[in-house]
Amino acid sequence: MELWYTEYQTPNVGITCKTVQTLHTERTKYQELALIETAQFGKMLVLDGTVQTTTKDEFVYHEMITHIPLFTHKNPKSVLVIGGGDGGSIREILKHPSVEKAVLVEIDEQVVDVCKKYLPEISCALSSPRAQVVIGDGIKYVAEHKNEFDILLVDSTDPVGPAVGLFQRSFYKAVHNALKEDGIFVAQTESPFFQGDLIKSVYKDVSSVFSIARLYTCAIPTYPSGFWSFTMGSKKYDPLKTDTSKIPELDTKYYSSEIHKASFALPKFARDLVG
Ligand code: AG3
Repeated sequence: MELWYTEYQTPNVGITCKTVQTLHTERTKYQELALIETAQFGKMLVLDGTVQTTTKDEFVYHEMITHIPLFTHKNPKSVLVIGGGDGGSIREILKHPSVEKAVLVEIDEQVVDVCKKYLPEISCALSSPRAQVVIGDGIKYVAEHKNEFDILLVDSTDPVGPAVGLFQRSFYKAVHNALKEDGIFVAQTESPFFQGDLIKSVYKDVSSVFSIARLYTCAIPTYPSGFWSFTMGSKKYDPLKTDTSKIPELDTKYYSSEIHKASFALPKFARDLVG
């Protein structure tokens, strides 16, 4: 018997994967959590029916949400990640020797525990002495910290349920306050094909709070439309002005010094979203 898993990415489109086995399912305090093994993409973390990460393509998302801002900043020492309980962003952040402390604030403790158990290749860095895992509400945590972080990343689920507040202007103002005077913020902001209105409104709000706002993209096969966006708000550094000749060779599979700039070159329909 064959078992297939489908995420309905829109009411009219789905991605369907043949499954090898179901490793774990549970209803947590916050969401439906599943860990399945797929034939094509390896192990897959699913929250409320939506694909969060897979062992075959996670490198794209985790490298792009981290290395673009960390190499745009001259000397990142303290980094805060909201969400991202799988630990993939922390693993990439800790590839930067300048980073002294990377704090992860995840609302759902079960996500961290299940990823530690079933996805060690992604969660491995969570036990590093430079990493600190806080189980709690990211919005509250950001509001309680001022002028403390060089980089702040929002590694969230889609803007529904517990993540809604992470896509609001009031939150971006709190993020601005939590960052140091040359701090950089990046949030995952969904598919330019399917979520144009969201990208438009996030970009407008981020531009109103930060002096520099930028949109960049990458290709992620298991996410809706396969084409994904990130929105950056920066107080001082412009990623387009990064001296890429100074970027050291890192152990990455997607990010490179060429990609650092090329990912900001937008197809015209996406460029139109951000004016
Ligand atoms: N967070 C972004 C996942 C969004 C995918 N959306 C969907 N499948 N409908 C990824 C978390 C990885 N650390």
